[in-house]
Amino acid sequence: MDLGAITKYSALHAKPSGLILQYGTAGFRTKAEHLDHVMFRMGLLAVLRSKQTKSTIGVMVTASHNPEEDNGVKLVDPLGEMLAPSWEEHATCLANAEEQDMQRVLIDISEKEAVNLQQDAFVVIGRDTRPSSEKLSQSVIDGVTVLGGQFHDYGLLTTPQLHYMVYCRNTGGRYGKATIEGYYQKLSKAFVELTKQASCSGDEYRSLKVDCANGIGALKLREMEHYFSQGLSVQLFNDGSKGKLNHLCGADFVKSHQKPPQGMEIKSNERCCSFDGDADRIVYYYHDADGHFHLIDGDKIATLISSFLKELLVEVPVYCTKTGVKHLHHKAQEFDIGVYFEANGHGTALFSTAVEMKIKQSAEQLEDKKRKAAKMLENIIDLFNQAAGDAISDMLVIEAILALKGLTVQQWDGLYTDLPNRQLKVQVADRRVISTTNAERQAVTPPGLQEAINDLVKKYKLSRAFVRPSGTEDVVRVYAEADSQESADHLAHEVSLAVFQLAGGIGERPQPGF
Ligand code: 16G
Ligand code: MG
Repeated sequence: MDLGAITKYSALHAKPSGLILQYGTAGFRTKAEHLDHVMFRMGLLAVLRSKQTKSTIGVMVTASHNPEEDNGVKLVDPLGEMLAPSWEEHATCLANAEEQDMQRVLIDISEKEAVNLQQDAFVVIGRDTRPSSEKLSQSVIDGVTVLGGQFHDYGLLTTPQLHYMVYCRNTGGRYGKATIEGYYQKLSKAFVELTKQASCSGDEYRSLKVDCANGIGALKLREMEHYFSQGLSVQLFNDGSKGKLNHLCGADFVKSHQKPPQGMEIKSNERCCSFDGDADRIVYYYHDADGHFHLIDGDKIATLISSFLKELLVEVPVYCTKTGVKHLHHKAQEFDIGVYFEANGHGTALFSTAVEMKIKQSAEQLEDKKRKAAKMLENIIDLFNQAAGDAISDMLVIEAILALKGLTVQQWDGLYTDLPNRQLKVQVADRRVISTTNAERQAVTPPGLQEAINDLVKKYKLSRAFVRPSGTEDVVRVYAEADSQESADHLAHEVSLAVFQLAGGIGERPQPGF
């Protein structure tokens, strides 16, 4: 380690003294102007992680669905996964070290993790379309170079595309080619082959309106669309040509406001979807004949995909995990086939190598009908971005399944009916006073909170309610559901009051009404 050079360059990316940030659920996220030092240091950390794992590591500059003024950074581990938890702690320590302590923290991490500093390092970098992203990714590159790492800057990419690149590079090209062209070709080929098998080829199944949140998804989908246009035509809205990123549009807006994005005209029963700002989430929706809006969220996407796979396979059990796709991803890896989605539209399916091999072999040997199913599965496996939840890949999977099963968007929506629900947030002095267990469905602390929630829940029919500290904002999230919207709203409000009272609420007391 050339400590002299590190000190010199670090001074060019100086940390504002006293600023404390946390590597949260999906990396660091805050106002872009506070992130320069974090980017530089994450460049350093990526080099150490790459040396330790002897693999390519990814660094993505994005703040996903958050406002355009924000930015963020996260590291991608060798198999396209989120950074290992012990390294999240290192990331937090390194980002928060005052200038004079930075070197010591860097050396501490290297020693603790037994990093061989002589080992080569390779880092790949991607960024979203935020005005601040280009300069911030340059700061990452400064960090990588000062520690002697090699790098490839992919420039503008969706988050899942960067995960894909990392996965490809660390599996010797077996998963796919680590180029944007490789990504487009792999997914599109599988999609086109799958949809060829669909018997219903009416236009209804072949066109889709896509709200791109004024983000990177628009650029990439536009580049990609001619690769799959024989199977699907997409009409892009909020493509970044005028509107602001994630403002009144995008998957997070649609999911949390339960209404269509601005800038998209929807005729009744037209199939529409929204990506978020870095295109790793997708939700679907439509207007019925009476003009009512229907949201089809991640839960229904998971149902569609798993029921389709189930027809081709066996029983599908359901498990819950803590919030954050990294937790779902790890759970899914315990199975031969794992389908996971958060309600916010973030998810994918994973197939173990053993299952993938078996399917590929059997596709050759089986009799006609079964061979067709095996071929279908083979294409489905190729179509999923198994390294990460990916709006583009998920969209193509969904479109293929709808076409294959001849399902309309309403029929899909009708697979089950959601109970009315409400999500709220409460401001507290320190959200860490709330700790949870049982996949964040029960509060352990502060004392009395879970009992209070239990008592409130008893007052309503078909009801449940959960609270948990957010992993990305300084708030507590409250979720409630019940047999009617009115009851769900009341319950959510009452639980918010309990949180406010028992967990140190600050500011105005939660008010009823939304
Ligand atoms: C991040 C997570 C997402 C999770 C959300 C919860 C990634 C890539 N994204 O956006 O999975 O649902 O945080 O945020 O990990 P919250 O804790 O603030 O509700
Ligand atoms: Mg996102």
